[in-house]
Amino acid sequence: MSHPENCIFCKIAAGSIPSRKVYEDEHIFAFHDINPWAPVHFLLIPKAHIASLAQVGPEHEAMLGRMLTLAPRLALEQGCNPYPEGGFRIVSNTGVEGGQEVQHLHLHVMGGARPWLRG
Ligand code: DGP
Repeated sequence: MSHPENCIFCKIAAGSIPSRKVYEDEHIFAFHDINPWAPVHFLLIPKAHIASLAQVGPEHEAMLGRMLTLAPRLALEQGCNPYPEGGFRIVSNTGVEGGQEVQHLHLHVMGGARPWLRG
């Protein structure tokens, strides 16, 4: 389990590791994923270190709500097409079985194409 002092996303939010910033406020940071799965692919993170969605509690409700309400606005700003023909996908990998690689809560926001449609 990573701790804030060696957490790569804490360092990105603090600006000590460079990233392509999408958005920042007092509590939230957003930046482009280094390994995009879609034409638009950015990550939304809390600045405070929370290891994953499995660690959230009632004290995080306002921050999580803010992240979710920011996502559609930022998705449009980053080039996702408008709902309903366009849209985006939000994913939060959680834990080993959830495929989480970076142990700092993050929402993947992905769009700008239709890679998700299955024949
Ligand atoms: P996951 O923990 O599996 O949900 O994915 C973590 C994502 O974080 C992965 O898509 C790649 C991205 N990522 C990892 N390290 C960095 C980095 O140093 N900079 C940026 N911009 N993205 C990163």
